[in-house]
Amino acid sequence: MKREAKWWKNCVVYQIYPRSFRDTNGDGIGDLAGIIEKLDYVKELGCGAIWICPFYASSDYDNGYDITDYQAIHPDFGTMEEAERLIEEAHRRGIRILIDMVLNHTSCEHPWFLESKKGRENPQGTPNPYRDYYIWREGKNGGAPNNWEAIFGGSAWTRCGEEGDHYLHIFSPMQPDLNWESPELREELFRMMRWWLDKGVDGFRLDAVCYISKDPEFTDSPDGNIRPCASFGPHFEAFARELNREVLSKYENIMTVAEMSESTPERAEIFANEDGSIFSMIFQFQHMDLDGGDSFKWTHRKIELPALKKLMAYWQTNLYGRAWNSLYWCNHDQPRIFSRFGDAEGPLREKSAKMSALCTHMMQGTPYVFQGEELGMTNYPFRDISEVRDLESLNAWEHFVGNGIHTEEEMLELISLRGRDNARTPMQWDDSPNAGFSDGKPWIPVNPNYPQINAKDQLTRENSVFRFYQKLIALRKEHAILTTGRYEPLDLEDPDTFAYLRITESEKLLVLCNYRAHEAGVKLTEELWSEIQEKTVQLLLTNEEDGSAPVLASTVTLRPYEAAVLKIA
Ligand code: TEU
Ligand code: CA
Repeated sequence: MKREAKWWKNCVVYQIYPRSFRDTNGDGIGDLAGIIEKLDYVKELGCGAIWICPFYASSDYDNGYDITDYQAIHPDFGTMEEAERLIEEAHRRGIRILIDMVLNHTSCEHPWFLESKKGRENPQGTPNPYRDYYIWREGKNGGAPNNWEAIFGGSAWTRCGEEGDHYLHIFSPMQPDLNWESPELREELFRMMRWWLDKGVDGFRLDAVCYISKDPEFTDSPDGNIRPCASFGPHFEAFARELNREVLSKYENIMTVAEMSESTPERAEIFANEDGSIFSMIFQFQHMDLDGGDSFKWTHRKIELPALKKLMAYWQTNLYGRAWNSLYWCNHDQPRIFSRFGDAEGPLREKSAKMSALCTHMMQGTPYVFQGEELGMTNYPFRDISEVRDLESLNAWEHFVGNGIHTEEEMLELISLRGRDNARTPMQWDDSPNAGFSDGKPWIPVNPNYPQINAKDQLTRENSVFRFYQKLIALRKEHAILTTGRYEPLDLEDPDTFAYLRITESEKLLVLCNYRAHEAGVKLTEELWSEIQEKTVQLLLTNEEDGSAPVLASTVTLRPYEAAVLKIA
């Protein structure tokens, strides 16, 4: 399958969390054969690529993000032959494959780490060649080398033995950080990535890659927060350029999306530059953090629409012509978007899901659809900690409940709002037991709303959320302006609506969204209103059941959760 230059620019990517997608052998865990089985479904939706979360051999403390062998398939997921067949079957359908590369850390059970932790020297007194693959430091004053806190809780350092050095782990102690300062380590990783590209994969999602270069002094963090100290270190740009030179540039038109919390448009301009010298695009997190409170993850506040609109406009305008955006609200680390914004429990559930999809998909960048998002899947109502699987949530439970900061009820509520398992409950295929995900007992509970929300039902209905996503994805292919048009925000201060223009020399698209269950107005500029009166306006898509367009006026009144895109030419 030939890869066109920058093929991702008018492509929508479908993200698969393999454990929860489709189980074909009844062990309760999704597998590669399940992905193959559902490729036609992805094709029908219209997505041109899939990103598959890690399926490598793993110790599974963090569901595959703790790799023990980058060049083997976890037996729960299948075999290497099945991985090869998956690549082939996807390509046969015109679907590209992006695999998830965890380059910042391995599992503590990876053979490299097992060797590394043996000490600085071999028993013969020669240097241990694997010592340098990880980051070891002496403790200070009987404690850790510095005050950095791991993202999944506790100190970011763990001591090996009573006398030993401490190793660094940005995430959990089971995920020791690799030492990118070692040229041997870098070459091992690059060789492994080329091996996968030789198998025919079309690119990578680079997990937590902004952390591969750290502050070389390991200075204390002002508040213990590790993210600013351990990300975008002084050698990051050099490492990223080397990765491009040694791996990506050796193959034609490979796509890479680099996951980078702590990103800014200035950083995007370096790392996702249009010249292709580093990565194709990045995942930034700023919009994801708008509803986190002061302690980021485990607090919750409402997203204020003006703040969101300004933030999106900031990214859309600053990257225009310079770097490429990714567009997403959902992934395996995030609660479900329609529970965050929409009418998840109310009568306008489907309409609100379509609204927020339209709002995102009409922007510039590559949209990502996370499995189940196209059905309007919602958060899981956790009632008991025994239903929770994610180590991040379990650690937080231990910390907040264990230390009496939150009651059990409060913490379950927070996990239901913010926890990563919300995204990881099984894909809802139909209304049969276990939502058609598995004939066995699923590794994580199925959302009880599957009889109402499932793919089988939505495929039979013309006005379903699935059908709406299908139309959004098709629009991107039909209208070049969605790829090339400049972004201009409208009515930024309005607290209820989200509106913007996409603009080229010859046409404009007007995107109008109401984020509320009541009517709300979008104030157009005088210039735009007179242009509308002079030109032809065509409705491209609406989420109104009767297909009617909003009534245009200098202030457009939108119906509850209404969303529409209009072409002005
Ligand atoms: O996530 C990286 C990351 O920055 C996380 O801290 C993210 O912000 C967090 O999951 C939100 O709760 C990646 C993967 O996407 C995640 O699934 C892994 O657990 C993590 O790396 C470690 O590999
Ligand atoms: Ca299985």
